[in-house]
Amino acid sequence: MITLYHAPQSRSSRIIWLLEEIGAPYVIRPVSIYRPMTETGEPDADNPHPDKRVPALDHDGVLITESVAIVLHLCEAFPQAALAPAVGDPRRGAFLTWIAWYACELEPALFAGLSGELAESPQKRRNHEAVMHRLETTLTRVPYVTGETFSGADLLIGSALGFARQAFPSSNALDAYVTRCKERPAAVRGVALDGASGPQAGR
Ligand SMILES: N[C@@H](CCC(=O)N[C@@H](CS)C(=O)NCC(=O)O)C(=O)O
Repeated sequence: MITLYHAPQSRSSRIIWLLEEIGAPYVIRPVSIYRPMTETGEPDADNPHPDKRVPALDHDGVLITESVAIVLHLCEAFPQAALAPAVGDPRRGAFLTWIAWYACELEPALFAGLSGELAESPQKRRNHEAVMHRLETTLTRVPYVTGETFSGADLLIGSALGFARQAFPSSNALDAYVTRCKERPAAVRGVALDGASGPQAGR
């Protein structure tokens, strides 16, 4: 049994997309969260996340938090979805690299790009440029970050860029990538389920 603790238009939205890619049964359990940008919302006492954030996932009684951990767990628990190369597959190195790069490089660069911090920090500007360079050089060659096929790494990177494309300079390659990710049927279904309001949501 899979239960996703979810708040609409948040980092848990992409986990709905991932669950739709996988096609396993799941339920969405809506929870409220504090939204610092608008200073609205309250932490939900029923949210099992230790910081009352989303996403949180319960899989057969095991709690997993952090988007990266949830993505790795689900991709590996459902290998038939072919969203992560298995241990021993030579493509796994690139896959793991992109997953870690998303958390350690892309997310900080994205928020630095949104906040206007780049003008004041040469180091952040350098990191931001490196992120943009890596995306641009990769996505002008191949449709997805690890090559020809969509993976869990694209789910993280594509959703982050879909949320904050304006954090990076204009680029046809990035725009096409974001569109390619958003147009996946599972992503479209995910958007439709994002505002789901009851425990019956999902498959
Ligand atoms: N690194 C975490 C970040 C989770 C996170 O910050 N989620 C936001 C929603 S996008 C949240 O729940 N905020 C509520 C709060 O900060 O109290 C992850 O990717 O899972």
